[in-house]
Amino acid sequence: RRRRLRVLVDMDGVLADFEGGFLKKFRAKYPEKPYIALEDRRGFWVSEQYGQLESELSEKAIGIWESKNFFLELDPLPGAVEAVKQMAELKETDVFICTSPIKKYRYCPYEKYAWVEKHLGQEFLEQIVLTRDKTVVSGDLLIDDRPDIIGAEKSPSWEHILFTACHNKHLQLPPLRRRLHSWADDWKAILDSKRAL
Ligand code: DGP
Repeated sequence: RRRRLRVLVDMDGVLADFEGGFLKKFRAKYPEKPYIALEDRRGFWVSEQYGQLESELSEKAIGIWESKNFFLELDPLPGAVEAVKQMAELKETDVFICTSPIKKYRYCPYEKYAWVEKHLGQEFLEQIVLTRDKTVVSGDLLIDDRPDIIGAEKSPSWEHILFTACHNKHLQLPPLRRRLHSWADDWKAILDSKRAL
């Protein structure tokens, strides 16, 4: 093989528990309002589903993740920190954390760096890629919970592995698309399937 394996790992919904963190803060701030339990989540966009519940809830939802400390205080998903540290230690493997910050940039980009430093260590700050368009980033694999990843590059170099999340677990994928069901699933086998090429 000519080069090292390059794995792009998404942050929200893959390393950091965006959905759980959102629901906890939404319920704390709006205890009288209806909410969507995680098992009832459908669709990537939280604000859209909340807007369908009650139109004013769309803005209220957005206000939660635009607030200070929202991204910093997200808990890591089970096994995520251990898996990414192990992955980065593998021979011939480069791991990058590839994440799209929200456009309200007051807190989010800073807090994403702080989260990585806190949970993965200072050395991982070298591995962060902040982009709103993941198709222009090259890699062998992109592990991401968003089902539709599109952008300026019509044929991205990576294979998208859909990381299972509450909002995507019911989706039926086209035959050739693969999932990583959680960090307890066999991510090493997925990496090895690309090395073999
Ligand atoms: P990524 O996981 O890297 O594709 O980043 C997507 C970001 O968007 C992540 O921080 C979660 C956030 N997000 C989730 N639902 C919504 C929504 O309804 N509206 C907006 N603006 N952002 C959302």
